[in-house]
This record gives sequence, structure tokens and C-alpha cells, in this order.
Amino acid sequence: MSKLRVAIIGAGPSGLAQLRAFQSAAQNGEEIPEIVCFEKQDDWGGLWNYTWRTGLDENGEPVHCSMYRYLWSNGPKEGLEFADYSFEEHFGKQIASYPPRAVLMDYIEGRVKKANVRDWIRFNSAIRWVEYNEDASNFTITVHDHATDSTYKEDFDHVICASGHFSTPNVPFYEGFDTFNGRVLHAHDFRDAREFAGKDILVMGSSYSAEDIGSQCWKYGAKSITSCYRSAPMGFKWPDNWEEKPALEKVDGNTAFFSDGTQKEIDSIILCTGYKHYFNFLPDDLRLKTANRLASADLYKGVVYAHNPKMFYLGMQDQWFTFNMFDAQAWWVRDAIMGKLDIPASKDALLADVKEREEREEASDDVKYAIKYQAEYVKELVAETDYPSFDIDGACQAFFEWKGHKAEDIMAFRNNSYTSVITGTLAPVHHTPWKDALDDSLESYLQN
Ligand code: FAD
Ligand code: NA7
Repeated sequence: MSKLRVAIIGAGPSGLAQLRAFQSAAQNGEEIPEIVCFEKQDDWGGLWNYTWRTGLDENGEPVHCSMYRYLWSNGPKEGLEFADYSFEEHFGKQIASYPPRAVLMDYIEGRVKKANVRDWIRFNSAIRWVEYNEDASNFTITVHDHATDSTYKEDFDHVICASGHFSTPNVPFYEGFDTFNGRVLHAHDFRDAREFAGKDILVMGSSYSAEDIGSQCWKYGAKSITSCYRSAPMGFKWPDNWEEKPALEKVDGNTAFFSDGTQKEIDSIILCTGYKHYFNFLPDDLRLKTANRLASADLYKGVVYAHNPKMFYLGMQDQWFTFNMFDAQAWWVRDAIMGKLDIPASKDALLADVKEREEREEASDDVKYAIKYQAEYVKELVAETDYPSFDIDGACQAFFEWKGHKAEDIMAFRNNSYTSVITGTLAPVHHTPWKDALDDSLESYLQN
């Protein structure tokens, strides 16, 4: 019998977790399928692979990166540490708890360099289309190889979609945007807070991007920050030049009007209004359609596409846990493909599992409940595979402390440190408070 062929779409943290999962099985002497990972960018790392570009990339593909300069981890690294590759193993010492992007990128790369899986990736290779062949029970994938500017097709037994879901911006229209006398941009296109130094900015949204982009602009010298919310305020104790307002109604010239009847003169509008799950390379019968939530629609165990169980998705949930959850998913998918775990044959059973997860998520809108909910999910998958078990409740504890530190002082929460659940070591306090640390380079961060 010929070897199974598995296609992985994307070499971000999720796709790389999948490569590492297969590589670790091979290292243990198991026979693994043939793996091909397709990545449209010229390097790995997904969102963590920073580019100054916005709009279209050098090949005319939509720019994937939504990260920006000076971005530091928005949660403690103790919540995302790989169970098979600690921060101490990578850096040779324990490091502070909220690493800047470049430091986390270095860490992500370290594990896959060690695993020696780069040759499994075809870079500059954008997936154009995926079709399922009922007769042959396999998939045909159409790829655009930008290095040779040619397209080709190849067949695979399984497809694992790890293309991320924080790249295609959700961009609402409000009256007056089209005649606003300043810049209107989405968080996806935000690159450098210094652009807004001395300016009065309006940040729309009340989630992570609004909080962090507003904070970056504050740190790098914006004159004032106004944030506005649709449903609920972020409610932190903001600095004096940051005001939180209810919903935007319209803008007229440079004046923004809010639902409480107040108004504010502004220079720029940054839409931190979230992202869409968007897969323009998938036909209706394979395409995941879901909201950004913890229990993704249509995914058995959060990874198996219920309408075609030969197709898998990684990392499609809203995320408290990130790298370690992608690992748990990747190990589980590997074992399902290798026949070590069973996927129920009936679609009803697959969808019943989804429904149960949705109902359990909807049982409470408490934040601690949500963190524990995702922790239980990670535990469930880890228990069914040989991914090294780790203290997932301890990681939850780091998240709970992080939430408390944010409530205490939103501009200082990153000065705190937490204990690694992998090595048991307490992280050092960073040498410079976050608000004064203007240099976000790896060299600067590691000077502890
Ligand atoms: P991605 O990182 O998005 O990677 C997907 C990959 O698929 C990309 O390399 C892309 O080029 C490739 N791809 C897409 N389409 C195609 C195609 N058609 N053909 C071929 N390749 C394709 N998480 C944290 O843990 N800590 C943080 O501090 C943090 N900060 C964040 C800040 C921002 C602004 C954003 C947007 C996200 C942040 N995240 C953070 C969450 C982030 O989602 C995860 O850390 C992680 O990057 C998700 O990995 P992924 O591999 O699932 O997706
Ligand atoms: P999120 O977490 O999806 O949040 C999107 C925010 O945008 C949220 O507050 C929404 O309000 C708001 N929103 C969405 N549509 C609108 C419209 N039409 N008008 C006003 N406000 C709107 O996205 P983020 O970018 O913050 O975070 C995504 C990831 O990036 C995250 O995992 C981080 O790690 C970094 P709502 O509360 O729904 O009313």
C-alpha cells in the first residue's frame, strides 16, 4: 500500500505544531505519512513573521501579518509554553513573562529548527483551491508556486487547514468615514504607533486589539486616546489622556459623535473590530463557517470537520491557550490520521459532540469559566495522545493572575512575572517597566 499523503496549509504556530507532532512520532520509530506543508509567505512563523508591508505582499497575495512593531505578548508566556520545549531550554535561562514578538518568534523557530522539519515546507506556495474527489476519496490541491510563477495540482489523502483566522479584517462602515479628514485604518494594517505621536486617535472596539493598539499609541506619545465600544467597555483604569465612550454613531469632518450625545475631535480612526474566518481556497463542502468562539462550529473535538472527517482544522477557536493548545490539537490530529484514535463514523455523532461543546461554552459568560473551559479542552486532547502532560491548571492560574494584574494597572501588568508550569522556575522581573521600554528587540529583552 502506498504511503498516505497529508497536506498542511500554513506554517504558522499551528502548522508548525503539526510538523513537530509528526516528527516526534518518526523520532519514536513510528512510520509516518508523507507530509507536505504549503506556506504562502517566504518564511515560517505565521502572524509572528513580521512585515512592514500592508495590503498586498510582494507576490500580490493579501498580507497575512496583523502584528505590529513594539508588540509584546498580550498574555503571560507561562500560559503558552510548549510542554516539549521550555523557554529555559531555548534561551538557556528563564526570561521575563511578556516577551516582545521577536523573542516569541525566536522561541517558536527554535523548536522546529531542532526538529529539522524545514524541508517539509514549500514556501512561497499559496493554496489556490482544494477539492474533494468522491470517487478516489482524496483531495486535489491547486498550488501557486510564486518562486517559479507556476501553478500545479497534487493529490492528498488528508488536508489539515492551519491558515489562521486573524488576518482578514472585519471592517464596518459608519456614516462619515468616506469623507473623514484623516486616516481610517483597520488593526490589520497598523504597523507603528509612532505614526500617531501627537495625535488624537479614536480606537473602535473593546477587545485585545483595541486595548493593545491604544496602549501602544499611548506609550509612543499619542496626544489622546478615545476608545468606543459596541457592547461593553473594557473598563480598565485608563491614563488621564484616555477616555472610554459608548458606541460611535457617525463622524462628520474630524468630529466623532457617540451614542451618549458627546463628541470628540479626532485625527485618526483605528478599527479594532476583529477578523473573519476567511478561506478563499475552499469550496462550500469543505469550508468552515464559524464565529470567533471557544466551541468552533462543525469541528468534532475542535479539529475534525464534521462534513468531511478527512479534513482537519487547527487553531480555529478564539484563544486563551495558544501554542500549547495548537500542540494538543496537532498531536490528536496526527494520531487520528495514523489510525491510533477513532473518529466516529456517523455525522450525527460528530455534530452531537460539537453541540455539547457549544452548550457548555454558552452555560456562562464569566471569564474564569471561559479560561477553565479551554483548559479542559486542552486536557482532554493531551490525555488522549502522548503529548507530554503538564500542569494545565497551573497555566490557568497564570491567566487568572494576569487578569488581576490588568485590573490593577493596565499600563503596568507586563511588569509582573509568573512561574513556569514546565520547569517550575519563577520568571525574573523585566529590567525595565513596559511603559519605559521603547526598544522591543530580542537583544534588549534578554539583558536580564
Ligand atoms: P497564523 O499565525 O495566522 O498562521 C497561518 C499561516 O498560514 C500563515 O503563515 C499564512 O501565511 C499561511 N497561509 C494562509 N493562507 C494560506 C494559503 N492560501 N496558502 C498557503 N499558506 C497560507 N497569541 C499569543 O499566544 N500571544 C500573543 O501575544 C498574541 N498576540 C496576537 C496579536 C495579534 C495582533 C494577533 C492578530 C494575534 C495574536 N495572537 C497571540 C494569536 C495568534 O493567533 C497565535 O499566536 C498564532 O499566530 C496562531 O497561529 P496559526 O498558525 O493558527 O495562524
Ligand atoms: P475580537 O476579539 O474579535 O474583538 C473585536 C471587537 O470589535 C469587539 O470588541 C467587537 O465588539 C468589536 N466590533 C466588531 N464589529 C464591530 C462593529 N461593527 N462596530 C463596533 N464594534 C465592533 O478581535 P481583536 O482584534 O481585538 O482580537 C483578535 C486577536 O488579536 C486576539 O486573539 C488577540 O490575541 C489579538 P463586541 O464586543 O462584539 O460588541
